[in-house]
Amino acid sequence: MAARQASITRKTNETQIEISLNLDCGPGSNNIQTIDVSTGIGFLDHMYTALAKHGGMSLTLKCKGDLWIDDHHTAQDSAIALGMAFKQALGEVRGIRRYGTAFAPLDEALSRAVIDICSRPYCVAELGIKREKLGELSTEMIPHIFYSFAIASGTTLHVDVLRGENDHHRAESAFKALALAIRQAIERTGGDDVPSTKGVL
Ligand SMILES: [Mn+2]
Repeated sequence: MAARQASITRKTNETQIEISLNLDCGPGSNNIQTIDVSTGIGFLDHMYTALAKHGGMSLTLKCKGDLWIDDHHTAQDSAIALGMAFKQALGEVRGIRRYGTAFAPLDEALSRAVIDICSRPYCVAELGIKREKLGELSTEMIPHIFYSFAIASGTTLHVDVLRGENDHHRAESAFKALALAIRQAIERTGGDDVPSTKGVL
């Protein structure tokens, strides 16, 4: 089977990003999972690491962004680049489940994520986070990260934090739920079917 991996570089005046992504590094895949994320924003590294780990992916993500301005460009552009890498690694949408739904708890917090790998990008993220920042990440960037990933990857995402008192837990459970939903959606069916009545995605 063809390896589902991609390496991309994305450079602007605001960020310089290099990503290597392999979608098939979960348990039982025979590939060693390696994760190395460095954006200069610790909490963002923590979230991308959780996404890769529970998504069964190997991910190297290096981002040098204009953090002397704020965290906006780094958070946004890293999510765009990750979405681009995901789309490229996946290739033609064929022989996969397409839809993924997952819940992930983290102590008192519980999140639900639903993904459709459909080439019709859309994102709804209701996270209900109250704090302004988590570490050096502005919490307003978290729904924007999901949005940016959805647009760049051509996926529809619905991410909801259903409950939770602790905002670190709320955010982390959301990323973990997305990871699990992605893992389900990209699972190979063993067939070669395009999972759409349209015949193309
Ligand atoms: Mn944590």
